[in-house]
Amino acid sequence: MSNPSPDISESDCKHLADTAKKILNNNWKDSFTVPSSSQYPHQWSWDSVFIAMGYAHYNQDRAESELRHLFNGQWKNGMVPQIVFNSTELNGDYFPGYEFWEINKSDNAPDTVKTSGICQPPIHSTGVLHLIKYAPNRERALKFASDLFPKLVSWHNYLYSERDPNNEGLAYIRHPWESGQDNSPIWDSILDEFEINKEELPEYERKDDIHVNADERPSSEEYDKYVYLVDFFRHRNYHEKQILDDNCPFLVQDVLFNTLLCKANRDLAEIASLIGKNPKPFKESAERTAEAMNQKLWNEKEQMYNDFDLQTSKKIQARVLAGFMPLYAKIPDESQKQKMFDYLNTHCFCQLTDTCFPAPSYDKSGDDYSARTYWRGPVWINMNWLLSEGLDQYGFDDYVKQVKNSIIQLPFKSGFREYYDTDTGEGYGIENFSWTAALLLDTLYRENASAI
Ligand code: 2M8
Repeated sequence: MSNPSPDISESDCKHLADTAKKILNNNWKDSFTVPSSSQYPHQWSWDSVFIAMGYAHYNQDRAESELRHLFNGQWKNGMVPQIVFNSTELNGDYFPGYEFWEINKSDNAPDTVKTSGICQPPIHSTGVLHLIKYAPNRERALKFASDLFPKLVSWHNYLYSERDPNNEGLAYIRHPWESGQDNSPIWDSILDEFEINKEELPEYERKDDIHVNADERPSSEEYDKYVYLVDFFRHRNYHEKQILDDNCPFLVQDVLFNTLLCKANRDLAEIASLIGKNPKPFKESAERTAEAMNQKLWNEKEQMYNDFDLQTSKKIQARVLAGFMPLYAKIPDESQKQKMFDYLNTHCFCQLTDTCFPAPSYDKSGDDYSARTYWRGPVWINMNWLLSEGLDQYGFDDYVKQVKNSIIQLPFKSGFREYYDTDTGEGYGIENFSWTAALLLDTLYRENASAI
């Protein structure tokens, strides 16, 4: 296969891969990997899946252990939690820590494993299929998939039964953290709208700005709302019906979340076929979600998909990269895919002929675009990975090459950072970030294994 980043020599590729492996080694904590030893000292749900995708190629033990450890924290109702806390680091530099969540108020919380009380995007079945496809020992990967299968089914069932009250085929999220894109401009209209009484807010101290510049992180107003929502859930003992009945101010059918759910169902169907189970229910769920996304979340005028705010019953018009992600689950038809690409391939998101690194997380022409603020503009390697996989299925080869090139060039130029500046390639956020390392490894192994 050809080198996706011809500007980088084979020996540099090898060195880059070795560094990525060292980072994952340093972030490995006996049975799982932290996103970053300083900033994020616990196990995060979707991070761990991206990380397992990297390990799949060269350390099957770790890939399996990563997912097994995460699913040990699965709730009794099937929810896979956003965080499984690292019991040796309970007092580390992270807020909100385990105690703050008070998850033992819920009958559904796990008995012994310490977790948070929300979830993250459902990319887990996709991670397991990735392991079957790429791990050296396929038989063993299939056995692992069989063991995990009931847990994956119960996770998908949770999303359709607890998070889809009107049976639309679309799951809602109830906290920006559940989207994985914490301070995305998508949430601005909702967070601006709901008032909180500061005096009723529990006392808390942020820790996320200890290791990273405060101006790259969410604002203190945003943090107040994040904390308000956690408090709202724990006051209702994480009882989903109660949370809905009491008008939780944040209830969103999110494009990226539902794209990943749709893709996860397609992948669970494939896993089911491989291990002798019935794939039909998962295929049906995937189609239902895809159809609902096309009906409810497609915005013809904007040439992309939009989130839907269940409280105002309106689409949220934010020109974010996530609006193109349905490509990843093959949801758009031929005409939609072309319209999306015509918008993606402009100066707004880094045109093929531009000298920038694709793809910024938010339209660069937006007034509130910010080159270095977290989910409000910078390039993220996991989003690039999803985008390139999506565009690849539709044959946009040149753009795919460019996006993959970014996955390699950015760490080569600026180290394994959390996010990067689309124009300069400068790295921001935390250093030695695990999913950047893991997805670079996945890209190199799949494109140019002989070099590493
Ligand atoms: C960021 O989110 C956490 C909360 O979940 C935080 O800022 O404290 C996001 O980038 C999220 O997508 C990611 O999973 C997490 C750990 O890398 O950090």
